[in-house]
Amino acid sequence: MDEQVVETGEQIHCAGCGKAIQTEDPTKPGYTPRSALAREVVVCQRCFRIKHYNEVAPVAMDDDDFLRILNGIGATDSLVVMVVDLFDFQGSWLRGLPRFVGKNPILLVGNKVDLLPRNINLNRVRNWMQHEAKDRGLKPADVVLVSAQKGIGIDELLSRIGRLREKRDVYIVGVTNVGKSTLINRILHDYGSAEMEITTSPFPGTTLDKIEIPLEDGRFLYDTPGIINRDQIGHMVTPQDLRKLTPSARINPKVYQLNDKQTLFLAGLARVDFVRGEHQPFVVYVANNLYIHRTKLEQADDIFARHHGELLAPPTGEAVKQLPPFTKHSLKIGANGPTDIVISGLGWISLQGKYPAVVDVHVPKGVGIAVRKALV
Ligand SMILES: Nc1nc2c(ncn2[C@@H]2O[C@H](COP(=O)(O)OP(=O)(O)OP(=O)(O)O)[C@@H](O)[C@H]2O)c(=O)[nH]1
Ligand SMILES: [Mg+2]
Repeated sequence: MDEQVVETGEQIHCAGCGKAIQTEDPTKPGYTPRSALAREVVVCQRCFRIKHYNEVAPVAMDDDDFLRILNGIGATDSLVVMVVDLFDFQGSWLRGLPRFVGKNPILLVGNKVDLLPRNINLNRVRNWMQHEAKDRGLKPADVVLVSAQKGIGIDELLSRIGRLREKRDVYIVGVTNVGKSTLINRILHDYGSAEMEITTSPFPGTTLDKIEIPLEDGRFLYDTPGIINRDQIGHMVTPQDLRKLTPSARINPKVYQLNDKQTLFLAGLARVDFVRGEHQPFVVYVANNLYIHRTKLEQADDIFARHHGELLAPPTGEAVKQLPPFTKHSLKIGANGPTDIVISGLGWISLQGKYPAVVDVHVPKGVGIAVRKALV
């Protein structure tokens, strides 16, 4: 990676994204005009534009860059705070973390709790997260639910961090877009100097390098760039469409009483066929404004062929061509009580699990599908 060292000899890093500042190539990350170097807080042009013009500026983070940062953590004496997105727990799980953290304790944080439906039992969610973590080989010292955006659970988070870190550094890690930088800004805003603001955006790949924030005891809090989990549907659509499928407020579940041989289209991104089973409710948890289309299974092929990208949108227009072809996941749901069918990045559908059912889920190839005990 070509990083331009500016004339003082000391490398300056962008306060927004962590990238090494360079003044040579405006098309590369970290660029800032020479005149801006005199400012007390230096930010790159990309961060400036994201912040002031809401611009989309994706930069392909190399997985190697990311792994280099993670790898370094094992050799430090620190507390690792791993953040997941509660709206997409499966998709936002940072795989392979146990290999990197060494002996350091891990605090698991479920962010975006503000999106979960009102009737959800948060204690159950916490227990469920502990359990899921264990299944994935991670033993967090504790689990905390927060909303970085709305400022929920931050006091509790800070008291846990305080207790667990015992004068160690703190690393905030996680998949891209889970809200790591928003969380740090919230902490800085509520408890520290409000001067510093890390760049955040609705699009993945915002933070580009480690960002160091001094703590009172001479230790540091580090923001890190998120790695991309490629099975999240958000990486297969345009930034405009990503906005439409990302919930912006608490999810209001929508109930569809279905007979077998009926189909639900979740916009143009998923097709859910109720192939076999008793008449029953399908409760859909997706972004509130996402268009859901109900039809007969026998008509589903035709409707998809004629309306994909128009009525069934997003994806919109040309973006249809960019989407990987759909593949079918045939799911057998047992009579084992409430069950969720999860479509990574899009949401989930709850069945009561009173009777067995066969459900075919069609999604763009590569999108993660999972069946879990119902969250709500
Ligand atoms: N609803 C909701 N959205 C949130 C919350 N926290 C963050 N977000 C949104 O999630 C998106 C990503 O936030 P960032 O803080 O940039 O995420 P990040 O994990 O730092 O992402 P990278 O830097 O790409 O790794 C932004 O649109 C945030 O506004 C939250 O508590 N609730
Ligand atoms: Mg970030």
